Amino acid sequence: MKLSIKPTITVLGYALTMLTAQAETKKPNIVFLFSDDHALNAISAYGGRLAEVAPTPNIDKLAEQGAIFKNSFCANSICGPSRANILSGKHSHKNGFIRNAGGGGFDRSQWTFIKELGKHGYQSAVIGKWHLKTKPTGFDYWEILPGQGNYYNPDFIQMDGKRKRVHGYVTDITTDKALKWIDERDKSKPFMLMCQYKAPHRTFAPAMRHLKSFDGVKIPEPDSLFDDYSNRSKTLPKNEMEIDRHMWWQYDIKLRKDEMRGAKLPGIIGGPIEYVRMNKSQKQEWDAHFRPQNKKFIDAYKAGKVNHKQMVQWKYQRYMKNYLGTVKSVDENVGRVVDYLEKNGLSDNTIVIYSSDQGFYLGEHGWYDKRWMFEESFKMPFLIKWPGVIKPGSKPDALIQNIDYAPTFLEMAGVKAPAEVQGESLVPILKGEEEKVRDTLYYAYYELGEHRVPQHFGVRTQRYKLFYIPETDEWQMFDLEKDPNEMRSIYGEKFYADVQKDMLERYHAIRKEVEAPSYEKYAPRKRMK
Ligand code: SGN
Ligand code: CA
Repeated sequence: MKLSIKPTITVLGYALTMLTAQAETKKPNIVFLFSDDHALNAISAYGGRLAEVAPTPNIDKLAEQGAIFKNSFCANSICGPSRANILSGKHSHKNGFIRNAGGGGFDRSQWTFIKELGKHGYQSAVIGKWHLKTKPTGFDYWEILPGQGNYYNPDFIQMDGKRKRVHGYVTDITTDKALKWIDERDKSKPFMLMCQYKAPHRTFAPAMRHLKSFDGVKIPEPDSLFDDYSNRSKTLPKNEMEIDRHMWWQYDIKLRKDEMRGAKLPGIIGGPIEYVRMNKSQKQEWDAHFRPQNKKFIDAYKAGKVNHKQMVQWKYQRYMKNYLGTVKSVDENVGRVVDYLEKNGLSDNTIVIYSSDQGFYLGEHGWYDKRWMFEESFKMPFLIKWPGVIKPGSKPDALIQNIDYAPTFLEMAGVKAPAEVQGESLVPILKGEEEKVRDTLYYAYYELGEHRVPQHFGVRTQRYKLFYIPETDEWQMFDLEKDPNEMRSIYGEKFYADVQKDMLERYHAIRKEVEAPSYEKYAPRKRMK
């Protein structure tokens, strides 16, 4: 009998230790899967025009098991600034990283949610695209792509500053490295992983296994592919991001210089930046896919059988097939991460988020690229699964923004964000306790250079959007319910006088609230003529 008591006590003791350990490790892990330039229209869960031809089953599954936010926005639609918004929980003018080009790097001495999580027992890593010029700070581990990074045989900057080239495709490699880090982490602590893909960023180079994914498929065109830019800002026709006039033939569209000889194609050629990185067998596979199709197009063009409209349509098809091809790799890799968590018993206590630094134009307004406060580039995907907390299949309407991520991650970890943080925690929405965190969003875009989109500053409510372009002293306003494609500014229209007054008041009030700088402070030196 005596013998049996001892083990019972031991078992009890063990159970107690396990309970304490569980209470301590109860803090959830957070896996932040983040891509670059992934538009909502290219995620099938959002139900856009590409949903049927280009499904994203793994990303969609996060929405089925958790929540999908359709009113999710960035604070500044460009890469580095969006990432800085996320890390700091603040608008660009507060964290100092206001534009990709022509500014310094991210100020590493400032507060970030990563540093705060570290103070509260979390271990963290960032792997993949970083693009903040200075080295990551506050992470236990990092391995990042230099600048924009490459799709093929990419280099990764190591923590000692050295570069290592890895053979293969960047989206797969980024995941390999992320899963390896999870595998080798300190298992006594909760973790925060930022797994950040280059795809589907320019120059839209799919993995070899996805080159043929859209052969024979006609990608639906947006209604505004041939937008004439009437009834809106006079700066629109000056933007350099049209598929027609500004997309580069070799760089983006994947024609080769030798193939184009004598064809007199209008526009820019650009270099083959991914092709030159490939080894012999990769080049062969790439050529075997593109060359026959290129030949067919160029022969027809030379023979005068392709009119201007058909040329733009052909470019659009080529652009979209490549862009969506890179999305396929992201979707597969999201699936790989989720599977890994399941197989390793981490699923129940790990929050998985999918997002991207901003949206992108997939031919809407005839464009590629981003920057504008128009919906396609202002919106960020935001899908999240949090087992046991978020009701599966949730579709919150709330207006959320990337400055909210920092306070949200902290609250998930049981930590309160400091008062200087400008974003709001979304946890009450995720728990179904609140429906919104704000009525008005503030947006600011400061760059002027590549693609020639002017600086502009604005507000958005559930229904309306108003923004100001200092360069041309123009106000623009849109009724998103009546005009979801934003084809006509209603600023100055009598019918909307009351709405306009209200939107202007919101604009001035929020600029005061966020302590926005004067337009002159970051005004571009070079003017848009
Ligand atoms: C690069 C791209 C641009 C793109 C910016 C910003 N040109 O400069 O097309 O708008 O990045 O993108 S490229 O020739 O380098 O591809 S961001 O995602 O980094 O903000
Ligand atoms: Ca980007």
